[in-house]
Amino acid sequence: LLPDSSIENKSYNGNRLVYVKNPHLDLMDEDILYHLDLGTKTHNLPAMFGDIKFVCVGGSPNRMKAFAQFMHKELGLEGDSKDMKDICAGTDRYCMYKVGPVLSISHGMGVPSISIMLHELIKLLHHAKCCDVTIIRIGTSGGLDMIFLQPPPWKSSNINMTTHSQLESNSVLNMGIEPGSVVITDIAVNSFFKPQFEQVILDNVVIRSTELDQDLADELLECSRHIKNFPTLVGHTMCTYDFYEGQGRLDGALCSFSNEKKLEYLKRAHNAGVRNIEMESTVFAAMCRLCGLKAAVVCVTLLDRLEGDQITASHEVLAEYQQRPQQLIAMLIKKRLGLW
Ligand code: R2B
Ligand code: URA
Repeated sequence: LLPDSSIENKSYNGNRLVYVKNPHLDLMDEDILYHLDLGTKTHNLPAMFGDIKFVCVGGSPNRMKAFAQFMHKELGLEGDSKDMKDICAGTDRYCMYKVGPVLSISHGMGVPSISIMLHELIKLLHHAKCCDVTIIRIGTSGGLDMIFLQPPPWKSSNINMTTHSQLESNSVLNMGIEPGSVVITDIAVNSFFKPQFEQVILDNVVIRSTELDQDLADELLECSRHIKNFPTLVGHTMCTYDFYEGQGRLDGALCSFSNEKKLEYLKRAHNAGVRNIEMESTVFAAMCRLCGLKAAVVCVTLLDRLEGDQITASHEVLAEYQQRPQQLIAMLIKKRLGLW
């Protein structure tokens, strides 16, 4: 295992540029960003993207289109957001929308998919000479609540009655997270609860740090204090390579462990500080950090993994949940732009 060398990020006139750490790029006459259907000879990237200050990425193309339309409204921009064009319409791999200084891009599911998108996005921001860029992943996740780690008294006894006052008086409950809660990631960790991402390069495993921008996480938490309609908390986010066996689910096509083993693992994850589980945060944190992008991860929890594996909430409820990280990010962007 090789540790990655640290990088000094270059700055120009005091501005923080988006940095690529690849000497081969300078020798190339043209750079084709194949999966984005953009290129340095076919497109004037500085003119198209030079003013970008916020990049928001998320798994689903429809959600990222909805986010772009939401930002259009929030920033009070002219024109009909319905007419918004997908900049990557020439490919069906990813979608991309630009709303003033905000870029909204989809990344698909899992580490390989987001990693391809990030290579090309980071080169795009570099070719466009963007500076002082903040990047945020808005996503979905499975939550780890602590309420049911030890059954509360009324659950383990024969009394099958839960009154509101019983819930209120349970101090553990107040520290727990319910589905629909939003988690701001302080540290992205792997399946072994380590804050690192392992990139296989040729036949070496290179370890990269998954540190995120602490000030940005604090700023997001501060913004969340002004949003009263859902709970937001800060915690570690575990990134896995699979939704089923990789996240300890019992309901995949394959499963070789018991419910007890699953709960024991999730409990250890919780004890290590993990509050939600998703599939992209470690590589996102590692790549953004190496390239001079201040990065944050904000995910809503769709279910409590200590309660079950299947996502049973209705489409309406899930749609509302998925707007929650968007509201938080919109508030941060508006605050930064002096609009709030
Ligand atoms: C969250 O949701 C997706 C799996 O359903 C995955 O992309 C993730 O990180
Ligand atoms: N996304 C995940 O990766 N896991 C979940 O449990 C829910 C959404």
